[in-house]
Amino acid sequence: MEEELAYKIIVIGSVSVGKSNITSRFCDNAYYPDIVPTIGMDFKYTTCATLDKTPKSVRLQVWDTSGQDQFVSLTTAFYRNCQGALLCFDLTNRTSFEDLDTWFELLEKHCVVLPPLLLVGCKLDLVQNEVEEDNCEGNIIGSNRQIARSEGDGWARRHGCLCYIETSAKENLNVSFAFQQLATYVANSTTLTASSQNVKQPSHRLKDNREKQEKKCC
Ligand SMILES: Nc1nc2c(ncn2[C@@H]2O[C@H](COP(=O)(O)OP(=O)(O)OP(=O)(O)O)[C@@H](O)[C@H]2O)c(=O)[nH]1
Ligand SMILES: [Mg+2]
Repeated sequence: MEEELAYKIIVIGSVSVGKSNITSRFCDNAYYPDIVPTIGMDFKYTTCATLDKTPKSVRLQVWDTSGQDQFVSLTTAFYRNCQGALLCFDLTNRTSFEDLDTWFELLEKHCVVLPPLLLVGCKLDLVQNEVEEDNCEGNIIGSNRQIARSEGDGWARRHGCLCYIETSAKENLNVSFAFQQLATYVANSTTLTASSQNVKQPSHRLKDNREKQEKKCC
């Protein structure tokens, strides 16, 4: 059977941060509060419009991975030829933010070319309507929020991410925007050829191009 031509996007991050729900919100416009943990990985195809002045329609194959340690050797095998990655953490869970360095190292280790990365703070609805005060040391007072927006921005800049975006799959906030930001960058820097296995990666290593990426951060 012929493989469908699509840009391959992986969604990674620690257990329960909300990877499956942002994927199902984006691909099926569905939210599953009682979703079971992902076993290994799952993928979905979808089509979205880029955010260019003249939008293009692009086909994406979104790989939703498990955050469980026991599946890491399985899931990292699929990092290799991805064209973009959403790196997710839970805005109410400090440990999931601290884990980002480990996920980033896994990407560096398993990708021949580090893919364009977008940092996603999930479960925005749980922190959105609360009084928040960032005391400039990264401590949040009076909120479920455990990671200040400025910390997310800082991590994204230091690691050459295209963008840091806070989302809620539950309330459908910014989810499509996050995928579209990544898809737009990928579609404008990567060529799909006859076989998706032959997808040309962007010719630069993102790691060597941090300065440029930092300026693009939204
Ligand atoms: N309030 C709120 N809860 C969410 C949101 N996204 C996910 N959750 C909840 O968080 C839990 C985990 O969500 P999943 O989407 O399964 O998380 P995951 O990252 O795919 O987890 P693993 O597959 O185990 O790695 C579920 O109980 C969801 O209902 C969100 O946007 N808002
Ligand atoms: Mg999952």
